[in-house]
Amino acid sequence: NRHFLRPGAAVFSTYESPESVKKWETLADKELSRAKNVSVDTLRNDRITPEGIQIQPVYWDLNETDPEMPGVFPYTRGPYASMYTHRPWTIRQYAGFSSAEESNAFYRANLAAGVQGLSVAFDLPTHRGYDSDHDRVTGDVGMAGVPVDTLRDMEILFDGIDLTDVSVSMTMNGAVLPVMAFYVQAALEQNPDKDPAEIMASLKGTIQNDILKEFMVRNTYIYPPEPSIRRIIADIMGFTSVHMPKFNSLSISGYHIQEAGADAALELAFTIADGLEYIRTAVDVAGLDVDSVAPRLSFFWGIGMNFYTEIAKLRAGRRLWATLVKEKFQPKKEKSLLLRTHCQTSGYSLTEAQPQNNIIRTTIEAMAAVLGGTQSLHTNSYDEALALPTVQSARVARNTQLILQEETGICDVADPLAGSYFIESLTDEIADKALEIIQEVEEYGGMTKYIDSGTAKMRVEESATRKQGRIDSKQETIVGVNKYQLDGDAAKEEMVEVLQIDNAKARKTQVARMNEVKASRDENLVREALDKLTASAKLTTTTSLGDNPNNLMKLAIDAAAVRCTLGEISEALEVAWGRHVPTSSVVQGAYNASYNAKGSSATEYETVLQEVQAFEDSEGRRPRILVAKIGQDGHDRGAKVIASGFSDLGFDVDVGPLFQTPEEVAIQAIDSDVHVIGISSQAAAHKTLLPALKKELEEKGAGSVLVVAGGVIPPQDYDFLMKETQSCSAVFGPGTRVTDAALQVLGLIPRESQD
Ligand code: SCD
Repeated sequence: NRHFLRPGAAVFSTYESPESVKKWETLADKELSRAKNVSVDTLRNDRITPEGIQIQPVYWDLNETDPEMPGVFPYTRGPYASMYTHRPWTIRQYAGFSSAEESNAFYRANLAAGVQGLSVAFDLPTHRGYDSDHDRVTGDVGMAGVPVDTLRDMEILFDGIDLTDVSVSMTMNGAVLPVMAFYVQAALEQNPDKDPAEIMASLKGTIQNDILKEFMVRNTYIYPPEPSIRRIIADIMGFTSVHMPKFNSLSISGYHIQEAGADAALELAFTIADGLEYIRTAVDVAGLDVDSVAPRLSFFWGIGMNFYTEIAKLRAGRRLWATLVKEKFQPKKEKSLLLRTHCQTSGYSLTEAQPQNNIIRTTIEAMAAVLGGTQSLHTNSYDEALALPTVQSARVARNTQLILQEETGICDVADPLAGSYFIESLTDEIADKALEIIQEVEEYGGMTKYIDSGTAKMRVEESATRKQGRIDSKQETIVGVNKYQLDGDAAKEEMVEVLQIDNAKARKTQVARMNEVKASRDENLVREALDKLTASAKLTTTTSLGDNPNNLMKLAIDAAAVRCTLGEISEALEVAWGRHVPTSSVVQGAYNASYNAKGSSATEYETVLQEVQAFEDSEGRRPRILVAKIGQDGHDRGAKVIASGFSDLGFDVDVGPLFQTPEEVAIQAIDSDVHVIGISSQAAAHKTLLPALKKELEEKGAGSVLVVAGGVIPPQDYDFLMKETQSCSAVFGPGTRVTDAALQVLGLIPRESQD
């Protein structure tokens, strides 16, 4: 007994639109006329399929007295009334290559090929506030994104791209002040004859600036939480709300929480709780008005392979945000309630085995993002479990979105899955589960305190370890990894071309350019600008209001203008605040608990336990492993899962601190007398840092310590690491089962009892 809006159907002629439908129609007409000078009626009448069926811009149940509509509170069905019917989501491919020139060429080619917004990936030294010549970053310059040391790099990055026209997203959290400052100053210098205030007001884009999730999962912070949130984020929100009203001051990110292993409810809950914390910071700490800040908060979700759940998550997220912001902050502007989001298909779901399968995974995930109503989308390249994307794989990724937008009709209807019994029920249930967690966090005193207690990180790590247990015991299928694997020649055929980066060359070029900039600047002006930053950082009063002369964003722009480097600006603040030192922990029992396998998999688990026991019996102690990360790569899910899994399998596990130099890792390994060092590398620095580690071990007389590596390491590099440089004895690619890795490592450890 359900009726849907069908023009011409008998019921439609007598139908009186309820309030929410009328509101939708007014809103949709406004959006349509603003954008394309069309109306809802045009959409209703003009879109007819080859079968002669008229496609409506939105559908609802005619029996309902107050049906939920897109663009209408609580926005479950979308932040905009017309959604993609006349303006599809923004295709925004996240990318950054080893130089500003190469990245610029990629952006320009993409814009020419139909991409609508840019998204900059910076390299890890830039993220962590180090100039390219710093001795802690030798292996990282230009490896996982573009290095930016000075304003000059930013100018080259956007050469020929009008910053007042193209919307630019920058994924930057730690070194957010210098990067924003370079961006703003580059825009001003692109337009020397125009009014600077007007230029700034025209800038549109997004800065990630979400430091809470960095402390929880992503680890590219610089300073401790307190100044990072109460000074940097507050000052950026204050500055942009006055001077850059079209710029999104935060991209509150669940993506990295999901990538770190969280399930959808946990990702949703922690992200919304982070958002509430940011509004509280703006209102309570910085003295800003909720309506000056909330409309420019944006979100960012990860989209994995649980198709229905991801759609429901996006819908639930919008409803939760609107309801909670309304209840807690009582904004006056409707726009303060809108959850607008970017999505990225899951990097975690990509496999090294049979990489072309990843095209299919990415397409399915992209469809979930779109059916969930995302505003902007990045689709991953199929080779990303192996290396950074090539030009060809990046093209396939981009075309995935163009095909969805232009070949499928997916854009024709707003929130097409609404009214599905299952999707609506799942939306409610995900919202309920997330709300329970949000309430727990709020009762604890908000996300800063909750993260500080270590509980947030622990919950994500537990969820990650459980997932690994389910995969290793084949309760979750991954085609080509734990089922339907290829072997022999077929497996060899799968080798794909990957992008290789010459790290030493990238670093040399960067340092030379930075030195040129330094040689041509006025050192007195540089000193003065840096001193002002340090002085402001030491203030205990708020400087957030947009026109405060001590606002950190303003002072950073002044520093960029006189050619201070990113490292210098970061250092000027570090003098006042220090650098954040993270602590490490290992989740215990979760791998074991989820392994829960039957048949052959259970036997394998038992076999590892027995082998470990045999090792202990013969060697007099358990096998001991140092799980370590070297360089500025803070992606530690893999390392944490290995640490937890190995620990449950009977190993003694030491977890090294993040961001170590090869020498520091060697010293810790020797001090702890480990049998094995397991290096987890996700950011492509392995070809520089693993040989450097081996050299350090040998120089310190510890050449017999076994080194194994895992993470994103292309098969093309295995020989270089294992044979040419003999810097490690085994490489475990993504998808390796923890039990298999443990057995192999045990077999490789030299036994003292056999000497
Ligand atoms: C949109 N508009 C409409 C409309 N749809 N108007 C009328 N009718 C419709 N149907 C208008 C909007 O109001 C807006 O104008 C303008 O069009 C642009 O739309 P938008 O929805 O704001 O879209 P966009 O500009 O693309 O912004 C999307 C977000 C933004 C709000 C989500 O924050 C964003 O682009 N985020 C991207 C973040 C990102 O790329 N992150 C990469 C992270 P007005 O503005 O005038 O209202 C990568 C990462 O971290 C990787 C992992 C790692 O490194 O660890």
